Amino acid sequence: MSEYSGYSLILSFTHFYKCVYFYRPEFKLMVNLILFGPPGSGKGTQAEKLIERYRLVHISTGDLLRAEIAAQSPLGQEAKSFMDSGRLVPDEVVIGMISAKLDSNPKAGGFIFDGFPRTTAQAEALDKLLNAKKFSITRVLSLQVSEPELIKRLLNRGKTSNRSDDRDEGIVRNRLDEYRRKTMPVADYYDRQRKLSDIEGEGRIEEIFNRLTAAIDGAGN
Ligand code: B4P
Repeated sequence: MSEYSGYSLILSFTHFYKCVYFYRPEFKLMVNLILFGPPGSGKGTQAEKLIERYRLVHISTGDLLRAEIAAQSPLGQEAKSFMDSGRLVPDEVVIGMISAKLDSNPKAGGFIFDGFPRTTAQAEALDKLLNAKKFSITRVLSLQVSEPELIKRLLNRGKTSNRSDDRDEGIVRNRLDEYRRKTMPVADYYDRQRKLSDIEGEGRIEEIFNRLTAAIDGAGN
């Protein structure tokens, strides 16, 4: 046997082993992604492009909460004071919203969770909800952006958007504190499941999108 065909044989065996090892027949074949990162890291910006590429249902807890506030629903009224001061909305409120959104999309080929989970309790709840439906998370894409750049982006958006949480530097800093204290541990949760990919989140939007798609497309190989 030539050196080349010996090498190919080893590669095919490794591929076969991975397929057998990772194939769980009880789990449906879906792509379920989490876009993870601090406020202003570009989760919403990149989610818009990813849903188009992969035809996934977009679930942004930030957008859902802002819609509840606009509708002046009881849930929105509860969420508003937390969001206006840069704090996270209580877990049970957000988890209930996600559960309803999963139930209302029974035919989805997969989901992009944008801005969720933001606490370890939310991550555990998401695993339970998905397990009950025989789904699982495929990959967690963690956007890495420096703090000065985050502050710059958010205050910049605050000049044109009507988002009250983007206008005041004190509130932006509260959001970053909440992220460090409550959300960063979520990355370890998924790292332990070997699902975390760190993605450089600074640069042109298209460049970052290419980094994300490379991580998603390479996830099963
Ligand atoms: P979100 O709506 O999730 O908003 P975000 O984290 O501030 O923004 P994102 O990362 O999506 O930034 P974007 O792409 O828009 O949360 C808002 C609030 O809702 C939270 O503070 C919390 O109170 C509440 N909440 C939401 N989910 C929750 C949960 N699960 N549990 C509890 N509470 C929850 O980008 C920001 C700006 O940067 C934009 O202006 C964009 O144009 C710009 N930008 C993007 N990419 C760029 C790039 N590459 N270069 C330069 N600028 C870029």
